[in-house]
Amino acid sequence: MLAASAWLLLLLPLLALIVHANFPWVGRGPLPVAVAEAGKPILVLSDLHLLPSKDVAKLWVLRELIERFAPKMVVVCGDLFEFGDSPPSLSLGEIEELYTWVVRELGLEDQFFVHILSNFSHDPVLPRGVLRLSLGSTKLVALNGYLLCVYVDEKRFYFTHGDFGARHGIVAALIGAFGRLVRVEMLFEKLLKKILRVEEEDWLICGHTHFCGLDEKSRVANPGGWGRHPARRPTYTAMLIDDGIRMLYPAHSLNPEKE
Ligand SMILES: [Mn+2]
Repeated sequence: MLAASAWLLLLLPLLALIVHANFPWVGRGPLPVAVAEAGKPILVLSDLHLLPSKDVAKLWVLRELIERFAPKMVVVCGDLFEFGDSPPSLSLGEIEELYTWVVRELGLEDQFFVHILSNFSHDPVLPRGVLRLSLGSTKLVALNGYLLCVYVDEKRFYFTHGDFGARHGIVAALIGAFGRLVRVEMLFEKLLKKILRVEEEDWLICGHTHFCGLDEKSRVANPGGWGRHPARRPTYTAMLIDDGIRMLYPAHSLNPEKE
């Protein structure tokens, strides 16, 4: 029989492995930061899970939203595309073709469009770093492995997908659900803010859970999700950063149960 301490010694590495596999950034400190500036308003979206050649209704609502608020900058906090659990590595030509489709379908003009890539599923695999494209009058940046930092009226807003906190969206969503059960709103976002060592007075905005929410006190927010998932309904929500920060509900007619 192994003594209890021996069992503990055996279990600890296993536990560390599980934690590392599911929570890849725990204990690793801040991510590298990419700073962008484009003025306001900023439209924030996440988890659109778009499939080229499908999703006509979603694209119609998104196009209307962009037309109505005429944002200077559009940030998508990951899972812009739906390439499943083993997304492909794309050539530069294929990447350009894909983003040209995005620009056309969303009716982007003169906007600065930032796509924060999710790292483990859904978004295509792009080279690590910052990819810049000019597509017509739209400037586009795909960020891989960076926190996006944007200054608005001397406030700092950080954007990320959320998968550095918990690799799988469903785990992130379960952490959020557990939080609500014990009456802590936006638990996943609050934990992520700590994991990524974002200062208290700065904002952290992420997606990944597909739940939407905004906490002015803790300065965390999640624009919600537009993808269909067996365990999570789309919220069809967005967020606008202008003189303040607020949720937008552009598509409640697509999701009447949420009214
Ligand atoms: Mn997602």
